[in-house]
Amino acid sequence: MKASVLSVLLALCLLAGAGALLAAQGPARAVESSVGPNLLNNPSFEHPYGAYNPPGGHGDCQWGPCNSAQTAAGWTPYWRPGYESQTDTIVMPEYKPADPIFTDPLRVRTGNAAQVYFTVWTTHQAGFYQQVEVEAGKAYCYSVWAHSWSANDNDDAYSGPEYGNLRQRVGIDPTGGTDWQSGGIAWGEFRVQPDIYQPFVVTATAQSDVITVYAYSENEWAVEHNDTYWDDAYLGEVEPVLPDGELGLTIPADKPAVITKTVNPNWLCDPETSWEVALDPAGTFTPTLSTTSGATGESLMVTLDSNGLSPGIYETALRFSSPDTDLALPAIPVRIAVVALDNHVYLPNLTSGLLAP
Ligand SMILES: [Ca+2]
Repeated sequence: MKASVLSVLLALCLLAGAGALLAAQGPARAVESSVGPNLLNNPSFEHPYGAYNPPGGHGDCQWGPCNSAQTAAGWTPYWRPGYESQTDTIVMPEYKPADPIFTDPLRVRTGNAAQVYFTVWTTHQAGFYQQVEVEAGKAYCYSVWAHSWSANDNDDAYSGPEYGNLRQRVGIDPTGGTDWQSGGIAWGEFRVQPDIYQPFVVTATAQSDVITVYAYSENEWAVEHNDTYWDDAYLGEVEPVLPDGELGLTIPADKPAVITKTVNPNWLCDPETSWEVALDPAGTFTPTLSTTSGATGESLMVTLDSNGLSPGIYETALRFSSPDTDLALPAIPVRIAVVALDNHVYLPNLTSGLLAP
């Protein structure tokens, strides 16, 4: 009888532990992906480019249109004017199309143009935006490939040896506003990204039927070159990576099972980005993966098999990487809890609600 009681207690402890572990999978569920068409107008920043013509005029463009602010069709520039700033180094950047003739380093990622803006021997807080019709209440993922050239010399077109601490990021105003200083903008990670195109990403839930997507950069020191390059933007609806719940299985030891779950590994929210996956080498069991690589929008099937496993908790993780970027991608934990329920007849009401159907 003592053994039976102990067995029941062990079973309950394992169930509680498994429940806590599965409940702790919030971060995996919070990871999001995107699929579907690109909602942006002129996402590759192609020609035509035109001078910014601000309604009501602009203090930096006293003769009418801002002829030195040439932005790709569909995109609107913004910047902190020098006369508004607290420092005397902030100025209006010059905006223009990047030329594909420059390939060392690569300035145009795809097509015939990319958006570049820059300041010389000065600093800036600037970028551009686009308003997009969406569906209120839905989540959207926005990414732009970008890099900077920050240097204090003209020996080559690569950053350094002295840098201006030129940082870039992207953002979404979920209310569709056009004030780049609004506290309601969801900004992605700030990053110094010299010379090589890499994606900048952010996700937000639309609060109206229009949202605004932003690119932004600022430099700290007024070195000679402070250029930012932007190409291949993407805005799409977000769908959960794990639409049918967590990647886990809680199962009685005497009723082994095999289940298959679907994962859509699309964190970079860019249809051109591919992914690779490997299991955590320190894992304590080995689920079967349908593939080890794919493109955005392609799914991965993960099969969990509890046959032959003794009571206990088995853990591993799906570790993702992308050959297109060296950005760190999140890992998804995978778990099986095998529960010894020798005496479950004594506690049917307590255990039945805890076991997965
Ligand atoms: Ca382009």
